[in-house]
Amino acid sequence: MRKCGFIAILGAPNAGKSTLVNQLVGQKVSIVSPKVQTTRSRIMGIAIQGDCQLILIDTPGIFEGKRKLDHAMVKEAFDASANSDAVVLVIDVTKPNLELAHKLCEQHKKGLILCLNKIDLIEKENLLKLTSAVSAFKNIKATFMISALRNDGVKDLAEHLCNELPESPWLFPEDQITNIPMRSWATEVTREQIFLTLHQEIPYNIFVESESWEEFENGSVKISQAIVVAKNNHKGIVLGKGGQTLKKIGQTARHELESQLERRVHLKLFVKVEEDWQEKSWALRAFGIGT
Ligand SMILES: Nc1nc2c(ncn2[C@@H]2O[C@H](COP(=O)(O)OP(=O)(O)OP(=O)(O)O)[C@@H](O)[C@H]2O)c(=O)[nH]1
Ligand SMILES: [Mg+2]
Repeated sequence: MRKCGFIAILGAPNAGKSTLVNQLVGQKVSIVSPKVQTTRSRIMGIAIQGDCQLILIDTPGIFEGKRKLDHAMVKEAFDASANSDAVVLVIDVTKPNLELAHKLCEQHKKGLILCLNKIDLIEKENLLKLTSAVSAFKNIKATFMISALRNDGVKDLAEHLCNELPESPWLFPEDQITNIPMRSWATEVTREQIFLTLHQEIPYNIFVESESWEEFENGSVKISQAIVVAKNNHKGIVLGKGGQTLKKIGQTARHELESQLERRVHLKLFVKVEEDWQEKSWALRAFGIGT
């Protein structure tokens, strides 16, 4: 009999949740960056492990923010855990947020699976100390020590997760790896490049909107996207001197789109100002978070 179910991946910002989901799926479905708050909405990564289809829900990191956007992001994470068959809590061993971990363990009475991540960056002795600190937490069903980046320990985790899921037909076709539509995925690719290229407050205050997607007979595709900034003076920073920054973002995003889509891509990016969109419900709805 086949098994299938939903697994929410929770944790503090930057813990490595999206890296873990991508490793479990075996392909990149969720964007990753060294900055916190990269993931903004729930993104499903669908993995197959033997007879089992694991529907992994990558979530935004849990943090205390002030903006409407911040609240909507954190709500995404809690909604995912409320509606799932299993919950994985990812902890960055180099910056463990034990207060948050403790709180989440208390809240999840049905139990959760702990993943101590980034073990490639820590001395064994310190890891043991951390393990003993978290072993006192309630409701932990199992603990794994992994390096999501190096794919170390991830297979054991996948096998364990199958035990947590109910018998059920698979909910998605075998070759489907995510639930997000192609156009939204393409805007995420651009957003990832913005996270990797721009600094300070800029990446946290932009969103990327799909404007059009045109397919041509020769197999190529023309994708047009708007980079929406929240302040007029952010526009110049995104453009850079003589438009160089935007050009660089566009080039790298195009390469990534071409390699994933396996076709020629024309990517047209432009910058639009939408004052304080982070506080506007319509904007949050536009990228699928908040109601
Ligand atoms: N050395 C090391 N780095 C890792 C590991 N896992 C993730 N990272 C890095 O940690 C950073 C954050 O990874 P993400 O996967 O974006 O983290 P996240 O938890 O999804 O972050 P948010 O979406 O912002 O909440 C990236 O630079 C990753 O390459 C790991 O096992 N070892
Ligand atoms: Mg993420």
